[in-house]
Amino acid sequence: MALRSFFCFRSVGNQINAVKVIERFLSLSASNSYKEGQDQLNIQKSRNDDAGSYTELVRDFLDPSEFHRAVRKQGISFFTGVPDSLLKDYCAYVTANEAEGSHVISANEGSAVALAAGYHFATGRTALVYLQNSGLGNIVNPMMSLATPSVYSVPMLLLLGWRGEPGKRDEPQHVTMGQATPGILAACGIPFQILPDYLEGAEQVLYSARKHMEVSKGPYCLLVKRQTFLPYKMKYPPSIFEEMPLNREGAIEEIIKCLHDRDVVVGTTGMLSRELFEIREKQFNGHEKDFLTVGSMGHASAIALGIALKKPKRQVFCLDGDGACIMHMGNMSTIGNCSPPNYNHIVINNGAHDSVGGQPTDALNNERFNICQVALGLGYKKATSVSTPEEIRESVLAMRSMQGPVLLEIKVKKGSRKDLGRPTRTPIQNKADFMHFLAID
Ligand SMILES: Cc1ncc(C[n+]2csc(CCOP(=O)(O)OP(=O)(O)O)c2C)c(N)n1
Ligand SMILES: [Mg+2]
Repeated sequence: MALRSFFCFRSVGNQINAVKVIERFLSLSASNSYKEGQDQLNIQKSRNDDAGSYTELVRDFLDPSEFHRAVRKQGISFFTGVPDSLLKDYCAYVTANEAEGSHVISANEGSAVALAAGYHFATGRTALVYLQNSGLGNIVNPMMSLATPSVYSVPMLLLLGWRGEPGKRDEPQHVTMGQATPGILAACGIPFQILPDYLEGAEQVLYSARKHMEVSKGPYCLLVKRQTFLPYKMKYPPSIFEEMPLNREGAIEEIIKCLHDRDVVVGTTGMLSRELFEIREKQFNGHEKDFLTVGSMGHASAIALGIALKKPKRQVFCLDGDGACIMHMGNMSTIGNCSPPNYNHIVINNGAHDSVGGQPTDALNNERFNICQVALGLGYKKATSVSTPEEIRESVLAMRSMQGPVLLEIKVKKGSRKDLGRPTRTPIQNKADFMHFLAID
């Protein structure tokens, strides 16, 4: 499991701090009943003890609360972004501790940059924008044509989760972006440093980032390597989603039961596609029917549109998430306008970015959020919201014979299996199988 790799040695550090931090982590772990994690932390603690004066063998972690205090000390008091798994503990800390008016989880990373710019125009102050490096593509436009010093010159501190960091094992969709990340930042003229995993170092880079932004009046980026932060577990307030009978995997299982052999599925980014893969495996179904959008968050609905338009005799099902759907909601307007009768858009709504730590989306935060009304307003022929297994089966069966585009929202609770695996077919194999399957007429 992920925690296993968490406790390897790192070469930077101050032993006394590291021990203090591990002790805090231990009490935190106990309260969160991470039993296995606790054992591993004990091992790490004794390794830190054994390291004695060899401080280069001590493993450090950055406490989200201490880091946040250090950020605020540099005069930053507005936070926006899209959650990332490497930043999940810091994002959870900000979500739990910042007031509504000072923290906005945005639809996509580009919007977060624009929001930070608006905040700067209104207050003269600098915001922090957090994002995964997958979101770099979404920020290039507002960075280069809005925030950059040669246009409107807007200082903002980017906190960038570095997936696919060279030398670390990661998923295929992160490898190229991981290698390209420093180069993209450099090409965009965004100065950056790696965020140290110990407080004194973090304070130093925050100080130099502020000084840099004062002079350049432009963005500055802190690159966050994996396992920099200590865990911070946020207790989310009760919501209607928790009362739903199924979780995402349960809902996918119900959907799959109702599909025909020639039906085409496009799965969204995150755990949904991993669960879909495992359900097919369990049912000896083969994987050729499913396109797994492992990266490109928010684009599954447009991929499905391209297929639906060119394969009018096939029923196409996009299995979307609420976070992904919100991220590029403009696709729904295009789908409504193109109006393919064979387009079936299923949004599995858990009110959260469940795959990267469960931070809320607007589907949770906004009581009036209504994806069905959006769909109808954009030209979908029908839109329904359901939650029980029977309703799901009934609705999916009905969708197949309806004139599309049709939207089905399935409200589910958060959560996934601990032993959820990753697709064992590579993206290239997935594409080849899928294209053969689409070629059947
Ligand atoms: C552009 C981009 N930003 C952020 C991410 C990180 N990320 C992966 S899955 C995910 C959450 C998706 O939420 P949702 O669509 O609601 O699906 P859920 O995980 O809740 O099933 C995020 C933020 C990403 N892969 N790409
Ligand atoms: Mg979700």
